Amino acid sequence: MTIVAPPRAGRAAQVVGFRTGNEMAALSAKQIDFHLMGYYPITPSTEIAELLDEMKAAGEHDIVMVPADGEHGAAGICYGAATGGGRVFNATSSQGLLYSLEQLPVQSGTRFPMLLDLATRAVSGPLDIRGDHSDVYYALNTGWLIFTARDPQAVYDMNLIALRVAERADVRLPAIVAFDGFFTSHQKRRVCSFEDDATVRDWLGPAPEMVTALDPRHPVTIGPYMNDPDLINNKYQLERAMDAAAAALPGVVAEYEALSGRRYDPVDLYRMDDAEVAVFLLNSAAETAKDVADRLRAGGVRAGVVSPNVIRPFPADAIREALRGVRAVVLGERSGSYGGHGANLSHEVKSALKDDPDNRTLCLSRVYGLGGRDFYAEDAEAFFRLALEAAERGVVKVPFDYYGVEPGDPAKPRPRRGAPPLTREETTSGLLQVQPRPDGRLDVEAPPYWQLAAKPKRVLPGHGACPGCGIFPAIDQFLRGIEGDVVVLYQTGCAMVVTTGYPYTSHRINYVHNLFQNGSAALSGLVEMFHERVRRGELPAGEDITFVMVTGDGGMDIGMGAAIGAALRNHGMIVVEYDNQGYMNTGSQLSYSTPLGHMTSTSHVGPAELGKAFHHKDTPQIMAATNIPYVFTGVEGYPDDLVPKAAKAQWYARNQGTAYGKVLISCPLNWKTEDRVGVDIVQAAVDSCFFPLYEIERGVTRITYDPEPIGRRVPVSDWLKLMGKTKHLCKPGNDATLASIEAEVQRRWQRLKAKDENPLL
Ligand SMILES: Cc1ncc(C[n+]2csc(CCOP(=O)(O)OP(=O)(O)O)c2C)c(N)n1
Ligand code: SF4
Ligand SMILES: [Mg+2]
Repeated sequence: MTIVAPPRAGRAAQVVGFRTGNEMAALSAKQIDFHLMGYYPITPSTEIAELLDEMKAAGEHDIVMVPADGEHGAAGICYGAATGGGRVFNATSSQGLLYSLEQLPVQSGTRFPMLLDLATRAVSGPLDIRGDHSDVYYALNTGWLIFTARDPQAVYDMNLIALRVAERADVRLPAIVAFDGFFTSHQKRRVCSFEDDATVRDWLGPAPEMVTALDPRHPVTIGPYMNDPDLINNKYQLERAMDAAAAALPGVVAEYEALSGRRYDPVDLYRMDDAEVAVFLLNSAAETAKDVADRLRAGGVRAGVVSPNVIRPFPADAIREALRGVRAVVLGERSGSYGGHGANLSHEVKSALKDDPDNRTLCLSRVYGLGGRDFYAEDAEAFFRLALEAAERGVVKVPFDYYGVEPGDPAKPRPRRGAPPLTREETTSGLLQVQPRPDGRLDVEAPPYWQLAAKPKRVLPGHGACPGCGIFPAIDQFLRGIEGDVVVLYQTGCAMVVTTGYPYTSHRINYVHNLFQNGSAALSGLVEMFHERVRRGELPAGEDITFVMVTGDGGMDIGMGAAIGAALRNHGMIVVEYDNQGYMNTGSQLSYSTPLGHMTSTSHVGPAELGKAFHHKDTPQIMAATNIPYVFTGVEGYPDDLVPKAAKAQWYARNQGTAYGKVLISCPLNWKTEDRVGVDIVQAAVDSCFFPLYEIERGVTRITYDPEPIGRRVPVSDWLKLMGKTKHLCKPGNDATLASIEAEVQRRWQRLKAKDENPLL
């Protein structure tokens, strides 16, 4: 429930609510009324786009929401949109920021403002989805303004302040607002927001008039090739823009205080007036330290907390001033700068102090809380005690260290293997025979599936997939069609996350994880290393390994470039995509394989939106266009079709190059279905010809299951009515979308049949 807070003199009316940082980010974006948001889902910032999409479906705003193919794409979409002159928004975290990193200096270097909300999170690897500041540290040198937000209220306020500063004529820089992943992005707090969206829009004014690529009467060249001596001047001007932002900030903050009653000085100082010891912390941890400072003061210790609200431009003057009389400060940072004897902001604080010849503050730099490790009051107290000890001794014993690490005990026995390694004999049934035919294609002799049941599983039970999940039945069936030793590489997704929580693994064979978008590249490197080491005699000559990459459908969006690259190079490996029609691991956002009209958390159904707005990607046809020797489709629940395809894929990977397959599997959680009906739904997808079963062997297409001659073809609606995420499509009023899905399914099916009939197609 929200209540309206009575406005005080000069202040705008506000409503009080109870919201998370992500909710406040979405609310501020809606009130700002950005022209466009380019985005790509990643935990914990995903919710921002989800909430905005939900609001859009409800008709609450008109922001153009563009789901990108990855964060590099999202940042590119945003940059391009910004050169068009409107207001632009993006939200990301962690790998997402790193994947877009290259685009960020392009935007600051050409001086197009926009806003990027960053729900901070640890950077891989190993993968950790919880909050630290290691992502935002990578942005320190991008030329973007970087504001910080310690709680959900600050997320809202800083979005408005940051944009106002960013758009000033003397600044014109893009801005990041960084708040703590989960601690702030997901925890609800009491918050105020302006009652009327117009308050926000009036305060910001219209988007500034800038150079635009959309005025043909005034043509401009944006981003020319710029060499010595001009580039250094470009960067010098950027530096001056940072100075202008620093100079403007107090005025903007004062205006915002007059409007809202909330004040954000460049540095948030807590009980620093007479402090003799202090801690320097970013964002939510500083709030914990404030309570501890109060407690210590009650015991006679003059403790205070320094926490910047902006780190680019770095508020060196204010920090120098704040620490002038402080005897010792602990500089706590939720990021490392490995080998740097302290993370970046420690060095910036030290350098700010060095510029004051009279400053005698002792500095201790401590890295803490990586990977979302909590920072409790005891930890803040430990920091104050470190500062006190240094102040008393007058010397810093350990200038830089990690805080809260456990050294481990080398004497402790290694964890036992849950299952012994597989022998080659165990994994070679001898029941699968593959023979090349004179036309170059393959004949496979495969036993009925039950005869392969004796072959041991390569993924062991005990993983954490949801009940009814189709991933592992499908992977297990597929791997049973492969004889001998297998090395797997998984891209990030459900299959990876639920099988490998350190220190456990469900994989009984060699397993490598690589980034969500780069598995194909990594596996092609491993394949080549294998062959080279065999050639050099470093591995036994008879060694024969089949290399399999496992990816979700989302991984084939963001990783499409890497997959096409591997296919064009034609490395001897198999890429298996399990298609559950969405980014399920991150909470069911749309992927490009999500069909038209399907409801996901970024394609809502409401008065102004009817699920996903464009048709599903035909990934097998895209991969076939790379001319790799073998492409196939398959489904969970039809092993007698899938196993021979696996055997063929293995033969091609061993002998001719890349094989790719897309396997439809059920996801009861996000398809909103009962656990037990997955196979029926997948069967309906096949029988409606939405997901035809076929293979393309050396360029020749063959349909491996045709429902028509056996009288099993069903309308697409028979499939759609089975899932909670698609039921709306079968309701009256949505006929046009249903007709469009049917027409597209039929068009693709007819083309496939034509290809099946003509080997030249
Ligand atoms: C560069 C980057 N962007 C985003 C993410 C977040 N992310 C991890 S897995 C995932 C979705 C995976 O979807 P899919 O490949 O279809 O596998 P599923 O979860 O459906 O099994 C996303 C968006 C990431 N890890 N790295
Ligand atoms: S969310 Fe879906 S794909 Fe992921 S483990 Fe659960 S059922 Fe499987
Ligand atoms: Mg998926």
